[in-house]
Amino acid sequence: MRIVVLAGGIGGARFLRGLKSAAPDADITVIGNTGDDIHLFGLKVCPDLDTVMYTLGGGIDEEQGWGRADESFTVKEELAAYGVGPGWFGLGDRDFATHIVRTQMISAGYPLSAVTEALCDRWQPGVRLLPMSDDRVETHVAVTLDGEKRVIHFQEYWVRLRASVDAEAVVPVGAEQAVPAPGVLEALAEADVILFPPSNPVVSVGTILAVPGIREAVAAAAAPVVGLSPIVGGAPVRGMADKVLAAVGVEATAAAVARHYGGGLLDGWLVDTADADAVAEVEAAGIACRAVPLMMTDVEATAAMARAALELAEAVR
Ligand code: GDP
Ligand code: FO1
Ligand code: CA
Repeated sequence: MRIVVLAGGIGGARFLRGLKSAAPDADITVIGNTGDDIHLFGLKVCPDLDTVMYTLGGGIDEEQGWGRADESFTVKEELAAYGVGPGWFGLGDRDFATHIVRTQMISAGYPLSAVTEALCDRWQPGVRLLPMSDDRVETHVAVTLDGEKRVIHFQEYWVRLRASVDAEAVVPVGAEQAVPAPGVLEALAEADVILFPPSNPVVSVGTILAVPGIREAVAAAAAPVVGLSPIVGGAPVRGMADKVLAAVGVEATAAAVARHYGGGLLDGWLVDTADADAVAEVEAAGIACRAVPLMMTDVEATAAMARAALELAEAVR
């Protein structure tokens, strides 16, 4: 079975670990978000691609959900000693190697998709990891700081500010000019199932859908499209999804997110048992809906979620 997953970082990666366990024989293609990418110290950092690659490849710092296990920060300390910032983004020594290899290959003329394939040769994630585009897209957030209107990089909003101020707008800079990476549209057209994991609906799945052609390809796909809510009990399970949902005028509820994606895109939607009262509202939007446990507490719980999603896909096919 060919499964295509539109994934961000931590939520998407943890879901994929469960999906691999639930469907060990499936051929899984991941379309990864690159809107979180940031250029630091002359290097191109791809947080969501790396989180998927490290998580599925066994190199992730499990407790953090990002960055490498057994990490050290000597290079970061030396950069700080030179007064070279920013100091708020925690790049570890092992992680630096990934960004050096990536930046070196891009400078040599390789597209991001080829670079990602090369990095995955080492990590063997057990899925095909495609960036949403080989073109540069970077999410920026409009905020008001000390009474002054500013537009800052998503990573500064999330990591330095901890999303402590309202996001007034979220802009995937460059998305309009971006082209889907090689293989993305074909994977969507040939998929037997398309899944929206419990990733951030705005800055992860939303950014992928903002690349011209991808939303249309998902909507036109023969495959059923099933999503899992990242919002449980009226709040994100972790992170700042509520802040960026507010920026696009969407309530932080499981039903509102389903309606945000819309019936033109989603055929099915899983909500947590805590949100069973949302099922009727989602079904009224023309989206089949079931309430199942949606907390990714371990691989087995996540595999059960993945099985529920695949079952719903068959029910709506
Ligand atoms: P990021 O790029 O690292 O922020 O990761 P994603 O965008 O892929 O996923 C972030 C989303 O995952 C957040 O909005 C969380 O609410 C959601 N999330 C994290 N853990 C869980 C979980 O156990 N269950 C569900 N349903 N959502 C989760
Ligand atoms: N997230 C943090 O909260 N603090 C960090 O210092 C941090 C560093 C970092 C370095 C490399 C990388 O690939 C990811 C990193 N992240 C960090 C996570 C990053 O902000 C992700 O983009 C978030 O998970 C949201 O997508
Ligand atoms: Ca992300």
